[in-house]
Amino acid sequence: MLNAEQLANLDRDGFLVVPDAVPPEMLEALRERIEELFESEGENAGGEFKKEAGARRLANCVDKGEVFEAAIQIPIMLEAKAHILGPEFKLSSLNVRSTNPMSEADQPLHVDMNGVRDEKGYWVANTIFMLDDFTPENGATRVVPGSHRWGKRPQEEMADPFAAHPEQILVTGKAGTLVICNSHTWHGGTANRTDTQRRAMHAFFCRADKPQQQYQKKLLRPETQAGLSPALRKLLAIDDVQNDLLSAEVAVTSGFLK
Ligand SMILES: O=C(O)CCC(=O)C(=O)O
Repeated sequence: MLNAEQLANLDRDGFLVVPDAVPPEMLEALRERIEELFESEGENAGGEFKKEAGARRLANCVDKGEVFEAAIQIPIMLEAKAHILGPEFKLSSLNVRSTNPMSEADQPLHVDMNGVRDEKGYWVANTIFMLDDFTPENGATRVVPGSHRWGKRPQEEMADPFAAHPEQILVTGKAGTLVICNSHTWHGGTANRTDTQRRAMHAFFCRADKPQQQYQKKLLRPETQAGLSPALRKLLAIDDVQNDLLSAEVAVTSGFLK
């Protein structure tokens, strides 16, 4: 369980860093499976969603191994999602992003799904799994604390969202750390100036009344769907008719609309 201070920090800053939140055996299994997938998918990796210069990407991970099903059910992560989004929420997508060694550019500061809070409140919430240590040199995520409360997007306020923001900080930590984010908080990946990959997995959730970024019912193979527990069917909105209407028509988006 998250304590009152952690929840207050999440409310104030728009993100919460939880060290040692991923069990070591899950961390190892994620790394191993992810490298297998990069190898087997080759040039197609990330193709269900998007490719990005300077980074390796995978998408639709729930369909690609049981370890991913376990990862999206980490209890404190789900507790934090309910805190941000309210009780009715679902997985929007599960992606991997691995910043390449010596990648040159920062991502622009952005909010996920280009979203600002609406009359019902916040509706997007990501979780960054640190699969490697995040350091100031290797592409740690930059975040502007408190910006989720501004109700604005960086591109509306900044002349250049690629530039450093005066209030931004770098989120660093050890592999196995979770960064639980309110995704209306302005954030972005940074350049990796080392000679090794910086791997992260993004477990991205949204409120039940919003479309999924990746329509899970369409993407998951029938055999994967047949093996899902009732809890996972609910989390992935497999039997949710409203989600069918909301998500089926959503085009795969490019740019930083995650
Ligand atoms: O991987 C990261 O550090 C953040 C990535 C991100 O925000 C994105 O790809 O939209």
